[in-house]
Amino acid sequence: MESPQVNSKNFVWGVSSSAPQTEGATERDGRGASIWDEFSKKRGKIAGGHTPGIGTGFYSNYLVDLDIVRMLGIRHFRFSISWSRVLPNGTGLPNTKGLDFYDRLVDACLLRGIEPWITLYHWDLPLALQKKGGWNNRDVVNWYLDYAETVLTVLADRVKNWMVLNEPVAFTGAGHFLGIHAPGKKGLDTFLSSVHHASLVQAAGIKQLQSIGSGIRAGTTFSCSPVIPLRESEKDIKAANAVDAVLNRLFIEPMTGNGYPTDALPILDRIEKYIQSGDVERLKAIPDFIGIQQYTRHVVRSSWMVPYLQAKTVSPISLNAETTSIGWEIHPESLYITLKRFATYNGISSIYVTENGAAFTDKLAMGRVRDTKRTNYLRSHIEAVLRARTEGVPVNGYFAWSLTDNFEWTEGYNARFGLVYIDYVTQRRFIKDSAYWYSELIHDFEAMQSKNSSCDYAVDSMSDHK
Ligand code: GCO
Repeated sequence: MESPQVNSKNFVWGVSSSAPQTEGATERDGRGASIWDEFSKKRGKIAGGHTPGIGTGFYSNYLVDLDIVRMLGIRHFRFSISWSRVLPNGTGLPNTKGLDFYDRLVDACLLRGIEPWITLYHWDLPLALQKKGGWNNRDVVNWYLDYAETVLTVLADRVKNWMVLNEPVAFTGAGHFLGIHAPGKKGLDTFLSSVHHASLVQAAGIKQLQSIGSGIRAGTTFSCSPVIPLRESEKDIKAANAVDAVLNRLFIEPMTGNGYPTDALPILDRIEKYIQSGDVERLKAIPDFIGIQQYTRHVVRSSWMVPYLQAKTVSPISLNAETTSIGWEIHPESLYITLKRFATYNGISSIYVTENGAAFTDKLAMGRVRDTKRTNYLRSHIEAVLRARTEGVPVNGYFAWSLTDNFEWTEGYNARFGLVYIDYVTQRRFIKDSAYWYSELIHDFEAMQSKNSSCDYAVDSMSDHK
């Protein structure tokens, strides 16, 4: 029996990046400080003492990078806006030089036939707002809406695809519970209040975008990772369900009208103290699309020593699993599982994989990076995406993370996720073998689209990709 065919129509191929990880120029042209500028200066927080200040020089080299995107035949580029470059104090008077940069960036994309996709918040809250409580202050909803309106006023005429938040569970969890990301806050109540306020922003931001009309598509993104129990024991299953509630359900379920996942994690009931009358409705929104951002999966076992979750992740290396250079298990089937699952949430009509990729120890030799492991990672995960699509999941695009190597948060510049290698001494760019492979795949897929034909989801069936 012939395997189901991928309908190639309207499927988009892109590449993603973010302002705090690439722009650098943190003190140029009126930009205000962000919480990551401050956090990265604290000893021991970031590998090598690296800071976003260096970046990849995107602020100065954006035309070079866009020329690479065009040369590779990638027609969709996801990037984020630095809130503190646009509003140095977080609110109040815009910084015209900051707005001018994004105005030029969008025009440069369009001039090259590249569709810009913008994330409005990719973790880099203005430091001035953190000093007023940041995500723990419910005023953040209005601060965000005013900021978004400032950006939309300038760019909404040319940019149609918008994402409100980048991975809210990451910046609330790592930044407000574990304290390992900016702003370095810890504790359950700090976490829960940031979760609720981010959930309010998520929905309000989608509604704000949808109120503009004129072809604007309102989306937001979710970090996802399937969570499985180490053993089929009641305790391990309970532990896996608790971790799954945080990692996969915590933000999409209030948005889709299911409320917070207290069934799997009763301690979440404590979020009630931050809920005001009418919030349940305020949390609901029906996005035009969602972004799924997935890299790996987690195997967990019960652990009474871990507060609240009573769960502990099991090292993939101890499971003899194949991993990336930063120890993340390589498990493409998990992306297929996530896509099938998220497609079942009510109100989800269109999904894009807005981030997927891997860090490997890339070696530059004679101007070339032979990153075969990354090509194999991309191939297997793209096949998982196309397999889900053949089975009716409305997944309509794939964005590789990331365009260039960049500031990988606590890993600093040591973890290289890019399709393009950055020599951080010279800031020269070197296109990796995986980028050429991705470029050829896009070319062949678009050739099918032009003939309105379809193909098996096994990527190599599209042509002689090796
Ligand atoms: C995230 C962020 C990206 C990361 C990437 C690799 O998903 O954590 O969106 O900024 O750099 O995912 O960890």
